[in-house]
Amino acid sequence: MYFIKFLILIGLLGVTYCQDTGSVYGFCSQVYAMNRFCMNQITGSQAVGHSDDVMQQPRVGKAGPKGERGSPGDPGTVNYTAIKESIEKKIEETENRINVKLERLERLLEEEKKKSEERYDEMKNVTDEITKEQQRPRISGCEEASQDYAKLWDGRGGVFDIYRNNNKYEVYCDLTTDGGKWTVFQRRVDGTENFDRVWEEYADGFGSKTGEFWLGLETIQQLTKDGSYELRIDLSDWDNIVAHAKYSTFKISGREDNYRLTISGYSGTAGDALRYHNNIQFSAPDKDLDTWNKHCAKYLRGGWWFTNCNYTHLNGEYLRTIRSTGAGNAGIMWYEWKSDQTMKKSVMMFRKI
Ligand SMILES: [Ca+2]
Repeated sequence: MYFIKFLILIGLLGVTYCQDTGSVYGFCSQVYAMNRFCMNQITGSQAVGHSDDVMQQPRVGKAGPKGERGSPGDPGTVNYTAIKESIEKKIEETENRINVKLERLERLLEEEKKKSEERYDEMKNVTDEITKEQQRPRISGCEEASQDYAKLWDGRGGVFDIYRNNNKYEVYCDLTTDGGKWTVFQRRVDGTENFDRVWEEYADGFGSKTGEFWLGLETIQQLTKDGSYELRIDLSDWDNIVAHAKYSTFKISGREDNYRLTISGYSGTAGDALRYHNNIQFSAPDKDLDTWNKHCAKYLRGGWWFTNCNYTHLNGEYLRTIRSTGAGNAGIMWYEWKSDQTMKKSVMMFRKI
């Protein structure tokens, strides 16, 4: 640095000389150049300082004072009508969307309400049925039945649950015919039920208690094995002429004896066709227990107490017409009353005596 100051002193003397002489060339140009060099060295050192660290870091000066606030601009022209229309349009679109969602929500609520009401009705029906079942007196047979106890009632009788030996049986009780109290175990009225069935189905029963049905040999046996029972058979031909047969004794044996029929004491208007089937086991299209050397039930399409083969067969095929028939022929027949016709209706029932 002292060297620089020395050069500056020399330079100043040179500059004084050159200014006095007015020369800028030659020696003076060298003096002026040396003088600029020395001034640059001095001003450069003062500007960047002496520390290498400081030289490597930018130095930020303090922010200057705030300027004066500018004057407000021109407010221009605002289209309030367009803004209003735009806002109203957005409100309308929003309302429409909300309305659509509300309508959908109302529909869902209505559907849920309907389902809830249906479920409530179903549960109430079940509850009512259970309550009625609990309140309904337990009866042991149709001789104790009355309309108040019926599960279903059709004006002449109805469907009842009866209880015997800790078992429940659903039966149809005829409470009108011949003093009532009858347990119906067979009904043919319109041919809707198929009676061409196997032996086990005749043992178990089939059909609807309010329509055509066969109660079942096992149930018949269970309900008649204790005490004395009578049998009544009602028939109707295709001119709606009716006839009946009654037997003062009716019983069937157990399964081990193939539900053998026992009847006696005929009375009535149809004739005693069933006497030919007394003391006979029950046959079906798949089980031949008849006295013929062939298979009656297979040919005559229904289960019955066949002998060789029959004078009556009330489980025969429903032919839907007056068709000539005869003993041993197909159809619902009672030879002692209509030897050449099938029946339109038949009902078989027993009653405790
Ligand atoms: Ca046979």
